[in-house]
Amino acid sequence: MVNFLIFGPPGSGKGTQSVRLAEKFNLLHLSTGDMLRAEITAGTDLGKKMSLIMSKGELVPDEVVIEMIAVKIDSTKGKAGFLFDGFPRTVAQTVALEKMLNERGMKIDSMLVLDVDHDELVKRLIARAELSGRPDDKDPKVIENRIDVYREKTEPIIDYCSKKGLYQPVNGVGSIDDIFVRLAEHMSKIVR
Ligand code: B4P
Repeated sequence: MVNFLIFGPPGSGKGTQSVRLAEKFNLLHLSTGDMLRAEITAGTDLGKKMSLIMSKGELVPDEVVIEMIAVKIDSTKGKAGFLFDGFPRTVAQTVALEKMLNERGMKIDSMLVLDVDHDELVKRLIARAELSGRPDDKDPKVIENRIDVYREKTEPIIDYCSKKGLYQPVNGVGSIDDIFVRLAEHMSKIVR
């Protein structure tokens, strides 16, 4: 099994690239953002509770996403491993993920970090708001808050993973196809 984190600020292209990379490398794509939005769409109690937090651009509590991943972690049957998208988002989530993987004889093999400048992130998210209707994409103040939350709570994971030799920066500006090629090149060195 081989397990990747795809990492970067909101709008950096994690979700966009993950779908294609998961297909190419036969990985199970797990997006906590998609899972949370599915709860909201289904109108579950959890979705109702998380919807306000997400619409403000804040992170949902660690225990909620850790539990969501915990129920999926034994479902890699027929797959080469996991591609974690938008998870972990705090150091506490990272430690929980490592524990879950270690208990199953697995580990995080690489962390691919998409590097995109601030103005490009804002431009992409505003453009997506037109199509997605996502409340967290519509309001420029919420977009800025999401970027701030990333810098404060999520970015420290880079330092944590760098010390373990897992950090792999990737230029996230350019065409979707070009960025896919860059990411796939790094992943090919690990998936054999
Ligand atoms: P996510 O669903 O992870 O949303 P995101 O950060 O906006 O990234 P996403 O993957 O959707 O967008 P992408 O960069 O691909 O999280 C949403 C919310 O859920 C969080 O704010 C939080 O509240 C909650 N949440 C999720 N996981 C959590 C966790 N683990 N802990 C706590 N809370 C959690 O793409 C953005 C846009 O850019 C798209 O329109 C795309 O088409 C475009 N784009 C991509 N690549 C491009 C390129 N190369 N050029 C031009 N446009 C491009």
